[in-house]
Amino acid sequence: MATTATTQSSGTPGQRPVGTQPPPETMTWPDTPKFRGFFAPSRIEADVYDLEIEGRLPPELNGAFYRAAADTQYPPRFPNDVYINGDGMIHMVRFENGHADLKTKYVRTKRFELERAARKALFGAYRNPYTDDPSVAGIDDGNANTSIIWHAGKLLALKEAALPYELDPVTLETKGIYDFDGQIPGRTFTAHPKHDPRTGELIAFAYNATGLPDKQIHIHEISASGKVTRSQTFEVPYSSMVHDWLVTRDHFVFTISPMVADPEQLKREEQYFVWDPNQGTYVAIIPRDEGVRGIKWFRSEQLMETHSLNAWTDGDTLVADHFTTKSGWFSQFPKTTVGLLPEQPPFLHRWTFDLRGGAAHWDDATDTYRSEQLIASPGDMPRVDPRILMEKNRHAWIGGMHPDVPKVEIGPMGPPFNSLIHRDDHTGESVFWTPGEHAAPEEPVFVPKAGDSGEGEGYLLVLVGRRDQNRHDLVVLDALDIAAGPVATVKIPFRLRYGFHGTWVPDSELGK
Ligand code: V55
Ligand code: FE
Repeated sequence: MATTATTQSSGTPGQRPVGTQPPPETMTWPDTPKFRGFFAPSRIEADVYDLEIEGRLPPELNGAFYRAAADTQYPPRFPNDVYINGDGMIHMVRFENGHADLKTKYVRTKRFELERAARKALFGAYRNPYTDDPSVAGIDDGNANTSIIWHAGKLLALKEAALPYELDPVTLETKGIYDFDGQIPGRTFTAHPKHDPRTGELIAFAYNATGLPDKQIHIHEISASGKVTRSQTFEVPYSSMVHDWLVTRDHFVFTISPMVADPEQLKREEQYFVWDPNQGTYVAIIPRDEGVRGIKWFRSEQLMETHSLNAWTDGDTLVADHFTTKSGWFSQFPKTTVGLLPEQPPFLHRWTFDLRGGAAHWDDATDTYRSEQLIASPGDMPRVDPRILMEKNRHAWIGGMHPDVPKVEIGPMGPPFNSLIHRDDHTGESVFWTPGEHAAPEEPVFVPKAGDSGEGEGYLLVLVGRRDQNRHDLVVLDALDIAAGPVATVKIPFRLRYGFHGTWVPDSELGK
């Protein structure tokens, strides 16, 4: 049996906090909604050539769709393990002249390899080193499960709690942790960096880069060829989860919400983030040219950003479109400082800031923003045409909830989507596509029809979980006419574990 902590209060890494149970030695998933039925780990590493296709794939769609998921390898050490603690699994569908081939593969993180060798979980609760088995003390716990990007000829699997892992874009073999050749200080890197379509730069941030809760946020600007051209740091009022952000041509925008992390609390209990409704919500706006010296702080009503859609600067006005919830992300971190609270779903809001306001320090911030709700029903996982990011966009695609069609059973990350939404900002209208009963679309990925096609002229690639069939489809839609239904449906013969963010890499980039 595993060790029993004897001096828990000292909080030595490798020792379990007070009150926790010894880890299971079973190969049985916890009996919780996140580990049952459609959300049970899938763990299938497969190559399936020439998937069945309904309809015809557009012949110009040549390249690879990649998507990251959290597919827990071993029963967790804590039965209430959060979904985002699962091991990174990459789903790839390679498109070639109307054919589609599937490859699924785990990222061989240090953690994955050690646990496979031990045939059990060694790392404990999400980001909490005090809950790990002593045998892995000090070893990087990155699980590369949140997003996958292509930059400077490298395929990188991302997790905000760790550095990226580089993968081979054809075989999905793991090359190792990628620290940008030592140019990035710290142990973390966001899962939501932004590509600047004008310059080809990758604009990124990192929080809790010491590996434990701290109050610094780093901003890294990385050139199209992979050189870090500037890294800067600013302070925030408290340590908290910073999952996504917004970038315009001229500004960085951070929403700082009280899903807080406390280094002392980690020694006492496993949950890394705790919602503290008694703390304020702040917005930091940083000019890209001047840098963090020009930071301006605004106040917000209490809420949390789930994902950003897009933002742009127009003179003294900054417009930020993003999904916010009036609660924290309780489906991930249920315990709050005031007991259990109900989770509120995210809605799309447009915030308009007057940049003549704001304060140099958060303590002096009194100015706020004008807020407008853009879609009546909940949603999340938005995408714009990546060629228009950081400027005013017309089109957006979103996972959403059509109010008039049957609800799909709750997902592992909060409310599931029963529809995909195309929102046109010129008309303000939202068009829905619904994949059928018991089916839930995941994040849409946009692929332009041609490099010089207009904004929105392209395809959407959307994984759809078919809960009644225990498998997935990868649906191809015409982005400007989603209501017409699929152009083609690529049928995956098994269930993938419900995942997060993906990308498209054209053959020209893959060197084909
Ligand atoms: C999220 C996901 C994460 C994470 C923190 O979608 C937040 C929210 C999949 O990993 O580590
Ligand atoms: Fe995300």
